[in-house]
Amino acid sequence: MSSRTWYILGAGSIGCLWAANIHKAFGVPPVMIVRNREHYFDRESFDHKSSQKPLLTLTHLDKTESQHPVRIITADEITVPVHQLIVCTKAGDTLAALQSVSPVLARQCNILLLQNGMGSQQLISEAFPEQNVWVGSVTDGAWTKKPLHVCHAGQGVTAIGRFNQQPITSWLDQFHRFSLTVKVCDNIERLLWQKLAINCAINGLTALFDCQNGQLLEADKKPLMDELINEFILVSKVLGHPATESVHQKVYEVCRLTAANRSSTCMDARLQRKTELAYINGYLIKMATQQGLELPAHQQLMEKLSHKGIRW
Ligand code: KPL
Repeated sequence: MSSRTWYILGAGSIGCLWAANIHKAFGVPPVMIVRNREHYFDRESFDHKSSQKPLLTLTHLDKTESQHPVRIITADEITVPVHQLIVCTKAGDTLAALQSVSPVLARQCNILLLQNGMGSQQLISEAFPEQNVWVGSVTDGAWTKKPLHVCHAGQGVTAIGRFNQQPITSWLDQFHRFSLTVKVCDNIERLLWQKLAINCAINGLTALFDCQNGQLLEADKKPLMDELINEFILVSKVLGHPATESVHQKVYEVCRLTAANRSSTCMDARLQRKTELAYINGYLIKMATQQGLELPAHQQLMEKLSHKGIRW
C-alpha cells in the first residue's frame, strides 16, 4: 500500500506540512491537488531540473530548512485511480473539493480528513460510503510564509481514527515512519468533541479581538471566554459527552501553551478569508438548537463577528 502515490487535497499550511513529511518518510514526491496551479509556480519555488516538480520548503521547529519536491496538479489532470488521499482543505470547502476528485477515487480509497471543527466529517462519510474515511485531529502549529513554504511552529500530535464502517486496514501502520507524531485513536469522535471545546473558546474570540491566544486570559476577555466554555459544558452534558469538568483548565492551558500564536481563525479574518466558524461555534449552536437550548454567548459572538465583516 505504501508504494502507492500519495495525493493531498489543499496546499495550505497543514497540506504542505504533510506533503513535506510524506516526502521525507517515503522518498517519493506527493501529488498536491489545487484549484489554481499557477499560484504555486513562482521562480523561487520552481525546481529547474524538472518542469513538473516545484520544491516545497519546510522550516522546522529548530529553524533549519529542508526542501521537498512535490507535484502540483488540478483535479481534472488526474487520470489514474487514487488510493490514498489526505484532505487538508478548509471544513467548508471539503465536500466540494472531494466531489471534484470523486470520479478518480478507487473503491476503498483511504481518505484522511484533517479539518478543524465538526460537521464536515459526517457529511463526507455519508457522501463517500464506498471509501475508507479516516479522521484526524491535528494539534501541530503551522503557518504558510508564502505558497509552498510552510513553517512548523509547534510540535503537536495528530490522532487518527476510523469514521465510517469500513473494515480496519493496515493503512495507518505506515505513519510510524513520519517525523510528525501520529497516533491511532479508538474514539475519534470523542477527541474531536474535546478539540471542539478548545476551538469554540479560542478561535472566534481571537478573531473578534484580533489578538494572540494568550491575550484571552486577560481580565477584559477571560469572562467572555468563560461564558463560551460554560455553554459548551451545558451542551456536552445534554448530549451525554463525558469528562466536561476540566474544560476550563484545558482551554487555559492551550492559551498559555500557544500564547504567542494567532489562531487559524484570527489569521483567516486578518487575511479576509472565510473562516471555519460554521463548523466550530456554528456547529455547537446547531447541536444546541436540536436540543431546544439557546446559547446567548455563542449567538452574540457570531453576530459581532458578522458585524465586523468576518465571514463564517
Ligand atoms: O486549533 C487551533 C487553531 O488555531 O485553529 C488552536 C488550538 C486554537 C491553536 O491556535
